[in-house]
Amino acid sequence: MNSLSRRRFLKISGSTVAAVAAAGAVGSLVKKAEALDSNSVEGLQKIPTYCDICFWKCGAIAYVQDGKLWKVEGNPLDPLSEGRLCPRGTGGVGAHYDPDRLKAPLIRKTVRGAEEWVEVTWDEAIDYIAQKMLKIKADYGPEAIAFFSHGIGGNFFKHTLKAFGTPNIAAPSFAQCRGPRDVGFRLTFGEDVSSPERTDIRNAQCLVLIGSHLGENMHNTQVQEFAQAVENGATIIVVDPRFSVAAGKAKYYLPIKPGTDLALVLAWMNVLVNENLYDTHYVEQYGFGFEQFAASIQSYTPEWAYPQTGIEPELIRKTAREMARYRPATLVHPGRHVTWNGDDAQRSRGIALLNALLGSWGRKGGFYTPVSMDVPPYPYPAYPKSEKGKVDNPDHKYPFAHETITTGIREATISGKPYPIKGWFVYATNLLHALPNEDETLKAIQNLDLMVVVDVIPSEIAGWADVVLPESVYLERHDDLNVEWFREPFIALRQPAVEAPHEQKPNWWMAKKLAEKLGLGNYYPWKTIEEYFETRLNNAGYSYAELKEKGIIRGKKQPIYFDEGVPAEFPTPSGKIEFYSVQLADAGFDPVPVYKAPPEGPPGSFRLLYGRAPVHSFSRTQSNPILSEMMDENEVWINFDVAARLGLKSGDYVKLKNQDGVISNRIKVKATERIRTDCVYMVHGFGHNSKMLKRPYGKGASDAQLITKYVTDPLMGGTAMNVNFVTIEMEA
Ligand SMILES: Nc1nc2c(c(=O)[nH]1)N[C@H]1C(S)=C(S)[C@@H](COP(=O)(O)OP(=O)(O)OC[C@H]3O[C@@H](n4cnc5c(=O)[nH]c(N)nc54)[C@H](O)[C@@H]3O)O[C@H]1N2
Ligand SMILES: Nc1nc2c(c(=O)[nH]1)N[C@H]1C(S)=C(S)[C@@H](COP(=O)(O)OP(=O)(O)OC[C@H]3O[C@@H](n4cnc5c(=O)[nH]c(N)nc54)[C@H](O)[C@@H]3O)O[C@H]1N2
Ligand code: SF4
Ligand SMILES: [Mo]
Repeated sequence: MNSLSRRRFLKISGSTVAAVAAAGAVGSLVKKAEALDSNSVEGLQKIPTYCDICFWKCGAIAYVQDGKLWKVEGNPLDPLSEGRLCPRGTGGVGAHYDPDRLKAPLIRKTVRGAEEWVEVTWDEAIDYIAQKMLKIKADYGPEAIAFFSHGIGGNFFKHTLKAFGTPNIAAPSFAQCRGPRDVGFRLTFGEDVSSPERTDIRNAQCLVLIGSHLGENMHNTQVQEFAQAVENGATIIVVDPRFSVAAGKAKYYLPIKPGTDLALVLAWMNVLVNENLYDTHYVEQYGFGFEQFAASIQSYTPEWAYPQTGIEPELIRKTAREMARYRPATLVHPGRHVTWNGDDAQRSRGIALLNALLGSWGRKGGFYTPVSMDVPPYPYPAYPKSEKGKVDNPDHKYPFAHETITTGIREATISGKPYPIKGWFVYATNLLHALPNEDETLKAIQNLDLMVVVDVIPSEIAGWADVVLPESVYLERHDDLNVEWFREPFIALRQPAVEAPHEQKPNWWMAKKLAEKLGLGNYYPWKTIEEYFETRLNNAGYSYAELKEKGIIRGKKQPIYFDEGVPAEFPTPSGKIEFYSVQLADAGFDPVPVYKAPPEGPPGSFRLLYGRAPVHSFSRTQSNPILSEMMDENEVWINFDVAARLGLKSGDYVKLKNQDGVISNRIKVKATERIRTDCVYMVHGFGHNSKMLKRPYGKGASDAQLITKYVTDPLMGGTAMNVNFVTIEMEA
């Protein structure tokens, strides 16, 4: 990394990255690595792979000496990371050395959830699972097994389960994360924002972040591009009830009342339309239903929005004009984790429409058109067709859900309707932290005849399994090829740098073995995963040897903007950008978003907000010895005046009690002016209560435990979780 770009990156990720360096110096593993001049050490192996501490899949290089893993750095050939990992990626070494890791396959000894196990061989474990699956298939049909996963590691299990005959395959990244956004944008432009997001942050001259807390949300490419935009002098507008890291870079910071963002978005659009500041040419050329849209938003003036949002009318006007000044290089970031209040798909549609008025879709500094290499899938036999169809969304109750709804499967598991679900196969998703309302998840689990969890550590969800399968971590295994859709095309390979320390196995090995035991061996015609790679790459005209050596094969740059010749196609029913949506009207929804104020909490309570810390991923890194050294508990942000009124100061411990009487673990107070008085904030993923997670057990509090209430998005079944309220309980 050259020093200038490094400095830029550090500026944004701020004190946390400094903390990484400091903790690196403390952590003996990293210290050893830093002592090495990697170019001069004999026998030092550099193995390219890609990171899995989150799902961004940054290209990485693992350094290994005498079979021991020393450090992981960015792979300079990788266009996603450009040779720089985020702090979590750097700390990924700790996943390999984590003393809390699962070591051998386990079968439950007593009742579910008691965390009492018998160690078994792989053959016994997989045999047990296959027998139970075949019994469930015989009694209820193959659809009665549901598969939950998150990330690319789930690909081979998905293949086995599809071959088995179930269509019930879901990830929390839809209904608990980005689903409403993708639906809102699809309804408007006909296409998703996808992941990695097609946001051209790097070239934006005005960047609007509505809750997207880049710098804490460490999605690497976006954070680096954000740093570049700041460096280039882009105007940054941040809307957040909390003064986030990103807000520290903003020209305009709008401390909005939580849950009222759609009011602000509508008022911004009102100004753009009424002051004739929008991109008239773009709207005329590509828009459908603009007149009806413009008429529908007439009452949403900045004066109207003020009492809703707490943002002064003048500031709303000023920021709208600033956005117009830089269009089309004004990017209103679509967000990612947008399951907030229940109107999320419509709020996201509002954000899509705002971008449409600014002419940013398809334009430089707005949203580019992603490209990818052409690598066909492996030529497997066709999957059996399910007669029953999916279980999660009966009668298309949520008409715009285009992916499977995790919580819909959970509901069916509880009710047995539209048909019973009797087995859960859970890969790399800690459902007890990821789905709202823990009790419903546990209730569903009670109805199962089989519950399998594949994990690397004894997560909360693993504690409820009948069979736990220990996976090797990403630095010890191959995974599927990453053929990414991005601003330039590339293929990336994950390959092992070191061996798994115990009995752990890679997912592809387990998925293949299971298929064989289920009598589905014909779905795995390849013997080793390397044979699978060879076949796919050869069929596409690329060399596996080259990919192994470099970790990345890049394709030719291609046009990514309308102005460069990308055809302006909008696969909506009208073939245009839908300012007015006939689809929505026909389904009984508002064709243009309509604002409804969010319900208030009980008097004296605070809305519970939550988000990310730069050094942790969800609930999956708290046992990592390097990352937990940097942050081993979360804090609750409480407005300074509120804290003073309650007699609290930073460093005190409290408990949080939600509207349903659920009380959290003790959590440290952070009394700060950086948050509004009507909400509190905590980092997600802490407060582990799995006894086998020795390091993080009982440290910090879990937001998931307090999220007993959720509101389901009527368009697509997403579960809004920013609808819980807490009071602050003093420690006795
Ligand atoms: N309360 C609350 N709920 C949320 C969120 C929130 O902020 N608060 N965020 C939402 C969002 S945005 C998302 S995307 C989802 C994320 O939801 P999840 O993806 O379920 O996130 P985690 O809770 O980290 O669960 C990941 C699990 O995978 C395991 N794991 C890690 N590495 C490996 C591996 O290599 N192999 C295997 N087999 N397992 C592995 C971890 O130990 C952990 O148990 O949660 C959503 N739910
Ligand atoms: N370090 C790290 N980075 C990550 C992850 C991780 O686990 N760790 N997870 C990744 C994933 S899968 C996702 S989805 C993203 C999630 O990250 P983002 O999509 O960026 O953010 P959210 O989780 O939606 O929202 C959190 C922010 O929204 C603010 N907020 C809360 N309520 C409101 C509101 O009503 N209005 C407004 N305007 N703001 C509000 C909070 O104060 C906080 O700053 O992060 C990604 N990046
Ligand atoms: S963003 Fe960070 S944790 Fe995620 S893949 Fe990239 S380096 Fe790894
Ligand atoms: Mo997410």
